[in-house]
Amino acid sequence: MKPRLYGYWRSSASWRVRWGFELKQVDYEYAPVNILKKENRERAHLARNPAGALPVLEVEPGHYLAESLAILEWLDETYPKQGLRLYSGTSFERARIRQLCEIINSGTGPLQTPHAQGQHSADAKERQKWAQYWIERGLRIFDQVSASRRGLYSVGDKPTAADLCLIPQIYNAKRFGVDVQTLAPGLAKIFDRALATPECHRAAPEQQVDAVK
Ligand SMILES: N[C@@H](CCC(=O)N[C@@H](CS)C(=O)NCC(=O)O)C(=O)O
Repeated sequence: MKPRLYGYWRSSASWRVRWGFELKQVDYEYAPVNILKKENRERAHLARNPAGALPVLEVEPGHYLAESLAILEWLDETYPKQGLRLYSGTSFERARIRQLCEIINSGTGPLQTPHAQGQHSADAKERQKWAQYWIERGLRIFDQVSASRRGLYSVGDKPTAADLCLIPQIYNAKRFGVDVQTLAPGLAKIFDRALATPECHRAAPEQQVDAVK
């Protein structure tokens, strides 16, 4: 079977993996799970991932892998000669890519989720301020850390896993009203450059079959 990706159009972690499949030129089947309808909390999905989160990859029938970065590493290691290397360069550069991924995946993403916002406050304005604070902080750190090895993309001149984390996070930042252009113009440029490529565009939320327009 083709790998089956359970995802949601607006899930930034799902976008990372969709773009990863595009860059690796690996065919996959997309199986939408509706977060708004809480389908990710239903028994069928909890059996795939007890955390109830998306994305989840069904690698083989009944064999599930969650956590987008684990999935990306699986993809890159399973198809080392196909498409683009998602973790490329010297061992230092590969470690730098992982560092940048974590700045988004563990240092930013979890703090701006509806869950974290809800724990912080019941007031919509307060929740927005909270999300903006963590997103701005994360992007500022990403900007500073990536500055020394940045080329056309975050590390060098080709997209890597670091960009797979960055671009969906910037998309989220814009939804939360963060002025990324002023905050980190270098990252805003990478965002525009990436979205102009067919691979990133095909993986983007609005292009998915489950997108609500
Ligand atoms: N670190 C995880 C994050 C997964 C995650 O938080 N996914 C969100 C969508 S981007 C989700 O499923 N949220 C719904 C929920 O947790 O109820 C990954 O990289 O896969």
